[in-house]
Amino acid sequence: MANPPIFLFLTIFIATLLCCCSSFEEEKRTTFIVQVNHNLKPSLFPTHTHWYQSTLSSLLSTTTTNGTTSKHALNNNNPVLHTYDTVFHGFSTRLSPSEAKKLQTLPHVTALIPEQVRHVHTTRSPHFLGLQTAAKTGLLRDTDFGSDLVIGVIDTGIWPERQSFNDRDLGPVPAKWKGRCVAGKDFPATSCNRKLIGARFFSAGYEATNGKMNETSEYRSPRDSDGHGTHTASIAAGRYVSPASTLGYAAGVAAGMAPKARLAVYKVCWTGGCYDSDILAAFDAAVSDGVDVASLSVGGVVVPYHLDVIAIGAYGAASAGVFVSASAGNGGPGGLTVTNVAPWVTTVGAGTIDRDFPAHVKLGNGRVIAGASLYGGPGLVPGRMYPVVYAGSELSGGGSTGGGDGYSASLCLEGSLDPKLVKGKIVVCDRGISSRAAKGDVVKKSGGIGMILANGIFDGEGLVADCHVLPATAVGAIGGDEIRRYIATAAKSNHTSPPTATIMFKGTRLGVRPAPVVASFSARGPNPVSTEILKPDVIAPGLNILAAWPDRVGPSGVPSDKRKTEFNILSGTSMACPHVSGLAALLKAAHPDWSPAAIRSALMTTAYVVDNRGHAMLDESTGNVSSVFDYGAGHVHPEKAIDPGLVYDISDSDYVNFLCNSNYTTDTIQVITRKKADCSGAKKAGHAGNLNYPSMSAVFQQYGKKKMSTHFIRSVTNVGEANSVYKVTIKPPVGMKVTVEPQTLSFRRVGQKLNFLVRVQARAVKLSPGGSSIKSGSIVWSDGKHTVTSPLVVTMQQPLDY
Ligand SMILES: *[C@@H]1O[C@H](CO)[C@@H](O)[C@H](O)[C@H]1NC(C)=O
Ligand SMILES: *[C@@H]1O[C@H](CO)[C@@H](O)[C@H](O)[C@H]1NC(C)=O
Ligand SMILES: *[C@@H]1O[C@H](CO)[C@@H](O)[C@H](O)[C@H]1NC(C)=O
Ligand SMILES: *[C@@H]1O[C@H](CO)[C@@H](O)[C@H](O)[C@H]1NC(C)=O
Ligand SMILES: CC(=O)N[C@H]1CO[C@H](CO)[C@@H](O)[C@@H]1O
Repeated sequence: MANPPIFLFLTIFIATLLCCCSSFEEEKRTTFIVQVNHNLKPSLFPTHTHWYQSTLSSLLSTTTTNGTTSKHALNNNNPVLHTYDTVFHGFSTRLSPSEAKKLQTLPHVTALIPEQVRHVHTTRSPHFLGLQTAAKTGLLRDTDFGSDLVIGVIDTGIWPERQSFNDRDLGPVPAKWKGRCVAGKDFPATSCNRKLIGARFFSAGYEATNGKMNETSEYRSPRDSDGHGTHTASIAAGRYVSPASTLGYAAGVAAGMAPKARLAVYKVCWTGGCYDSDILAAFDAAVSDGVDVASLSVGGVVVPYHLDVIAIGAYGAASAGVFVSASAGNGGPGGLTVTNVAPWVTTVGAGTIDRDFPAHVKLGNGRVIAGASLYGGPGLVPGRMYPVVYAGSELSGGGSTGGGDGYSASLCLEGSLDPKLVKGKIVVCDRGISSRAAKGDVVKKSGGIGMILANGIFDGEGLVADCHVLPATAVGAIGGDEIRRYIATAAKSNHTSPPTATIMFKGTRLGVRPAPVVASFSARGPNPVSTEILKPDVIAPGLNILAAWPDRVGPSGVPSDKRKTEFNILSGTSMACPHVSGLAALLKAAHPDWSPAAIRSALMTTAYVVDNRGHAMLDESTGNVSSVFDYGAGHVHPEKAIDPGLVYDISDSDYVNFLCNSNYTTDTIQVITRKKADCSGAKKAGHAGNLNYPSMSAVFQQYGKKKMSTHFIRSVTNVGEANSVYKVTIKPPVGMKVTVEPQTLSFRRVGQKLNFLVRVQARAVKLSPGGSSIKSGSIVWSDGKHTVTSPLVVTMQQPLDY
């Protein structure tokens, strides 16, 4: 069937015969990543790129029957954006739906993946992320650990002049390194050194969708015009810098997790986001350049693995021995929000550290409400109370520059506040999802003297401290309600004593208890793609993290903010992920023979789930005890991860069996693994839960059954000492029976593998249709010296239709 709109477009195009691209055509085409059986390349093409371009040209001539002009048009408009040949075989290009259909019928084309746009995982505004000082781990001491390891950071680029990236006392670039320092706008090749050993940028996918980038507002080079990539790179591998602080906050020594590891940056995130075709090109380059670890603080919508370019790129990397850590996302505290969930990726959520930045609100009625802020300018006059107004009730509409509706006023969006009502006052704004620091900018421009950013019910009690441009602080939902109520009643009941408030900035507080606490925004399980795989895997510091920052961007991230800071404090799972990337580099330096799965296993089985009071770790959003769906195996514990005793290793064929047992077809598996899969053995081996993962997750559907049971087969490798005997301790989920066979594992030698079987039996529980009950426990192996802990989570579900 002909597709009328496309035909119409082609007609217009041919009629006008303009050489520049028609905007009609641009609207029709979207970017696809095309997988090709690269062995079928006819020898007459000198390179795969020639072959791919020719494939596209011939596609055009069969798509239209109307002459050479359209062929010309296609060559102009369907360029090959990127050619992939390391973690993936194929190319990316822009196609209309009918062109895509045509392309799919070609014998050498094995898959077409529609492009997704991703975004960085900071909790936006000022983006957050961080790096912390040496206190957290002895591994941070400037040993030679990590000095021959290369961490690839796929992000917004880098500001190479930062002290965090100096190469003092570093040895020569590792001999295995094959990467390059690609020069570009304000980024000469001399920007690289023995610390920053590689830098590339990928923008073809971004520009194919958005048109040519604005080179005034962003750099066509690896230089970072955003700050996020500079921040994440220095968290993973920043050098020791002292003194370091942001506007005087968090003063001390700044250092990344692996201060001597080398950095290679792959810039894929631009003003308009991070495009899949560019991300895959970055994975391709990073693996062929020779990185040891790939760090990706970026995510998008969760889709099956064969349609997920991050999952595909990460698989190619992992099977080449590259450890891939990715941020879990900031969609918390709701369930099913975790992203980057493929079992070959280490998925990292965010926790707090024992440092905060209190800035409390004092109300006219004497009440004090806890808040947090990184405001660094002149404060409010001590002891003085200021009039306070809530932006949501009285301030909308009206005024000269006002005219906003009540909703955008409550959020203090641009143009929504009436300066007449705001002038000289502290303004209470609802947090919402828009940039927090930008609200402060709006209040300031409207003449406000301060801001209280109040959480709503969806934000819970999680506080993020920001480098505001005026005296401002953030308060939780409960405190926020109290302030809004106080203003409403005081304003109504008594005109002679209007509502007043002030903000008391307390600087940096250390030794905060409890910590860690799961950050409110940290994305949570269960895993939306594979219920058998518990995600996130671990949490790491991700709230109010200090790390390097470009000169180009003020610490608030607001365009009008002209302050320059060597460091900035950001929050997000974006900041948690590079902590794990740096730790993985240290572990690989200590154990060069460990696979990515073994490194992850070491991080997971040694993670902890108690805070610095010795109590169960809490959830910042509720103040209640957190669960395995919030933190996975727990908070990383680097000192223990270096010597885990046992590891749960995973090979490529284990992943293939997992995909087979997850009902992926041999065709969809091939998109991920680039090989024909044989699923005949896998089906016999049982179910997807048998992937040799360091955590165990079972889901029981209660179709009227009284009792349900399942099992997990696991294999552990001895990486401790010869002749060690491990005994199991079972902590069954409440109300369930769990057995482990055998209960003792006796290893004679290092490297030896032994299997065990875990059986889980559960009784049906009372649930309403669609309801579920989640219980967790653990399986712990110990030889007296090492403790190897695996979380075990069981979900009972009452089907909707039962
Ligand atoms: C490019 O960016 C600059 C700085 O942000 C801006 O002033 C200018 O209008 C932009 N140009 C275009 C064509 O958008
Ligand atoms: C209003 O405030 C004045 C002074 O604080 C106080 O004397 C008076 O009782 C208040 N009136 C009401 C209705 O609260
Ligand atoms: C927190 O725990 C309390 C007490 O167990 C419970 O009543 C409340 O519902 C919990 N809050 C949330 C948001 O889960
Ligand atoms: C795969 O399909 C089988 C048969 O339909 C089903 O029993 C099983 O639960 C599926 N497994 C997964 C992981 O979806
Ligand atoms: C097959 C086809 O669509 N051919 C068209 C090419 O253009 C001429 C003139 O516009 C049409 O008459 C043909 O039908």
